[in-house]
Formats: sequence, C-alpha cells, structure tokens
Amino acid sequence: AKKKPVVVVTRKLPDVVETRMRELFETRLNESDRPFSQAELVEAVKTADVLVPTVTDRIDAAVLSQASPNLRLIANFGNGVDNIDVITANNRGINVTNTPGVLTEDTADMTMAMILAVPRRIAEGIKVMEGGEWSGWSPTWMLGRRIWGKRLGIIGMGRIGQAVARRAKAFGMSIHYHNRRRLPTDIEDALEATYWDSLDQMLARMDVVSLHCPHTPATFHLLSARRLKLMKKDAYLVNTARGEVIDETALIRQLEAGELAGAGLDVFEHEPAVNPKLAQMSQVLLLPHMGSATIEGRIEMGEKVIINIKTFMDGHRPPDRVLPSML
Ligand code: 8YV
Repeated sequence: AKKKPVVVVTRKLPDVVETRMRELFETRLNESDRPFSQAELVEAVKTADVLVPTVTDRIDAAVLSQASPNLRLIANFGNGVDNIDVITANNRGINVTNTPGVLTEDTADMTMAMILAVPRRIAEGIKVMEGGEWSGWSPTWMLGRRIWGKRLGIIGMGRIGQAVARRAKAFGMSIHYHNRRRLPTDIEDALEATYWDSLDQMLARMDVVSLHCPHTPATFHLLSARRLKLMKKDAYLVNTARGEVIDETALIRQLEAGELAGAGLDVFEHEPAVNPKLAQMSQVLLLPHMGSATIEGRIEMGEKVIINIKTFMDGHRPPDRVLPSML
C-alpha cells in the first residue's frame, strides 16, 4: 500500500472532518483550542507532507524557509490566503489551495445582516433591552436610516460580492460595484448592477459600502484616509472581507468626527486585537470574524480541504489551486 501523507492540521476542526482525515491520511491534529505557536508552526513545516493552516497562522517566508522538501502542499482551511506567502511557497515548489464557494452564501448572509443591522441600529436596541432601560415608545427615538431605495457600493464583485448583490437587490437597494474587471453583461443585467471604473467616484455616491475583495498588496488600505473622506457623511461601511483593506485608524477618526454614519465590522486590521475606541461607538457594530461561521460551512470547508489533498496526492492538479496571478 502507498504510504499515507503526513497531514498536519494547525487548528481543531469539526469532528466529522477530523475523522475523515484520520481515515485517509496520517494526521497530526491540534487537540487544543489554541493556535499553533510560531515554534509549532516551524515544527509542522519541517515534518509535514501537507500543511492545513487557517487564517490565524502566518505562513511567511521565514516559516517557509524552514520547510522540509517533503512539504508539497499547503491546503488552507479558508478562502483568503493572505496568511500565506503564496509566491515564496510556489518558488519552493509548494502548492497552495483554498476553499472557495462553500462559504459564499454564509458570508453574504452575515454581510446582509450587518447592512440591515447597522443603519437600523439593531445592536443599540438590543443593548437598551438587555440593560432594562426602555422607558417606552417614542415617535422620534431610536430612528435609523432605511436601506430600501438606497445605493449599495460593492468593492470586489467575486462570488461573495455577487451573493451580497442578489440579497441587497431583493431588499430594494440599487447595486453598484467596483472590481478589477467588469462583469459579463448577462451577470450585470441580472443583478441590475452599475459598474464604476473609478472607486473614488463610486465611494462619493454610495449610501452603504461593503467590502468583498481579498487582502493583497494592491488592496492594503484600499480605503485610505483620503478615500474614506470621499464617502458621504450619512453613509455606512461594512467589512466582512479583511481588516487590512481599511485604514482602521483613519476610519475611527472619521467615525469619531461624525463624518461617517456608522460601520459594521467583522474583521480587523490587527486581529484578534480590536481598537477599544471601536467598541465604545454606538454607531459601530462589531463581530468577531464570524462571516463564514456556520456548522455546515465549516464541514464543507473541511471537505474541500480533503478533496484538494486527495486529488493532489493522487497526482492530479488540486481543484482549488491558488495561483499568484489570482492574487
Ligand atoms: C475563516 C475566512 O474564518 O475563508 C476566509 O477567508 O476569513 C473565514 O472563512 C478563516 O479564514 C478560516 O481560516
């Protein structure tokens, strides 16, 4: 029988995923609930044929420089691969795969939840009720802004961006987007989406802006202080993509100055650290990176990882190979 590949998994995964992995591979699983330390990560790349990291593992050039020649595949448990130095990995002959598709709808749901919750002040309402502070209905109290009839600007119109567009359209919003490439006309027509070649011009006209691009060198601080200032004073910003895409310090300044109406943030520039100023602002809704956090999604992510490993080990091209040209 063929020798089973040594698969090192950095985080505890759903039981069904771990069980299946144990059947197929020689697995080294992380039994604890905490991430690997840097030393454990280095140990992992020295001993694994396949490494399965997550968003909380930084697989940078320094870690990769310690990898044994046996390490041939990094099968990321997650869609975003900004935690991995893909170019250095590829240069060392290490393939990288991710888990696209299975978390699209869940992330779009969470985004839509925030697009609704922030302008309608749901978190503030919950706080009032939990604090037992409700003194009764008033016609002018706790008024939010309607999203119906408003303009949603989507930055990054890939799978998730389009799934958000479908939802927002059903809620009566008009759909606008900025993307590296314009979408084919049939997709644009189905979403009744307006393409903006200029991000700056789009930002100036949107009521809600939602981020769905990857974090790459090209998108780091894409929403810079300058660009954030282009947004309307009564606009809202939602981020379920990556914290690094927004200059978080500039965003905080902007919110504090009342130059932006509010924000819904599921991701942060220095996770898991969250600037305490954000938590103090009532117009800001914070979630702890829960965009794709469903039981079903996590199991399907695990299944994708397994398929990528199996296909690769069988000598074929893994279905979700990430190429530097995609970044
Ligand atoms: C996960 C994500 O929370 O896939 C992504 O890019 O951000 C989320 O699905 C995480 O990345 C899993 O590694």
